[in-house]
Amino acid sequence: MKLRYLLSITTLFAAAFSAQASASCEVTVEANDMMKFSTDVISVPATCEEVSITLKHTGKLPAASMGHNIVITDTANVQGVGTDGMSAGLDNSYVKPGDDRVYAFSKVIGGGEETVLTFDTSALQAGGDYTFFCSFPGHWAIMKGKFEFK
Ligand SMILES: [Cu+2]
Repeated sequence: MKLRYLLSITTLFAAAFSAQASASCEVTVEANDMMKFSTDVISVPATCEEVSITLKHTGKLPAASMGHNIVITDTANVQGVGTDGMSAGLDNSYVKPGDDRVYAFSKVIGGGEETVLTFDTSALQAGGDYTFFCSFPGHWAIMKGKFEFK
């Protein structure tokens, strides 16, 4: 009788633990009217098959003048993807259509809005050198940080 009770408690703890483990594949990042992200590093375990990044724009300015998004590329490709993205326009989230240097990107949002970027991590390598940045024209030089997958 007592043993059965103990077993069910253990099962309960195991379930709670695995729920917590999957929660770490979900991250929230804020961006504001000052062209800043709330963090310099987004870190998710390499065990995540899927990652969800919620981007919240806490400012007031519209997407046309202070839009933000999240784009993930190899660190070496930030400048190239950012430069090509400028001419792609807001309708394409300032990402060149079909750009295969881009692992994932969200739409561009304005103040008071939020968006969720969910993507499959199968193209990423554990420990790879990745960067997340905002591809809105002129923002990518400042609005960027390390995307850790390890
Ligand atoms: Cu931005």
